Amino acid sequence: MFKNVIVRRPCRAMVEGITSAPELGKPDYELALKQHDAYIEALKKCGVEVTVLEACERFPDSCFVEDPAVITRKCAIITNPGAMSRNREAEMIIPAIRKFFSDDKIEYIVDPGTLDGGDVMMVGDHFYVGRSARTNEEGIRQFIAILEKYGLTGSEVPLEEVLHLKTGVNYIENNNMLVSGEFVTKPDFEKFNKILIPEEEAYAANCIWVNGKVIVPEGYPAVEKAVRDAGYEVILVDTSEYRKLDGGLSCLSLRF
Ligand code: CIR
Repeated sequence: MFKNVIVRRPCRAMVEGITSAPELGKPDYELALKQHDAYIEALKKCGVEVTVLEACERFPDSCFVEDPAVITRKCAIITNPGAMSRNREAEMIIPAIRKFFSDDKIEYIVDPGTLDGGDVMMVGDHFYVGRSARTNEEGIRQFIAILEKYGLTGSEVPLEEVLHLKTGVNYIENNNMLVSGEFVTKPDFEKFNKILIPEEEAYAANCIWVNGKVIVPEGYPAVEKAVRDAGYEVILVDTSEYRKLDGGLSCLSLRF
């Protein structure tokens, strides 16, 4: 169960955020704010306390708070984000993390290691870590060493196609995993009940489980149905403006 969620309001500069899909156009800031409001409301319906951090204009992608930190049941890990324009988001998230963790429970990924939280998928006390353009081998080595210090475990998953691990695979508890593209056949995930995401709805592989409910992006009927058929209550949230920046539901919060 999660008790807390941290989000950060999107800033006006978000229109300059990193994207691999410029053909989708620039985000509409006012609409992005409305979608963020709806996201917060959806989280509250799941019974969590939501901490809302102020927008930060210095970092266009700073609403994607999942990347600068990973929070586990035992400790918080401040990452070292792999994209130059996002790297210093890590130091900005520290004050928020300090509200929940004492300094001896806050760990750090340091140079030359890099790691983005979007590459980390928690399954109980095990953490799958994607090796991506953002997360390197040394970052993963440091991350797993930290986990082991706290009695947790981690393993590396090499990525070929997607930005982050959780772009294409997400655990929704009860052994159920949403998988798309390259993750359908990866041996790492063999033991899970895999819910296959059709190619045309691949974006919606990024859903989040929050206390028994699953938040699903609006506009992906096959994924919505598959999640309902798996027995979950679904809450839909439109994330169209974040999709334009390669961002999804998980990227927009830290859940712990
Ligand atoms: C980026 O490229 O870093 C942002 N535009 C999107 C980050 C998405 N975050 C995530 O998947 N955890």
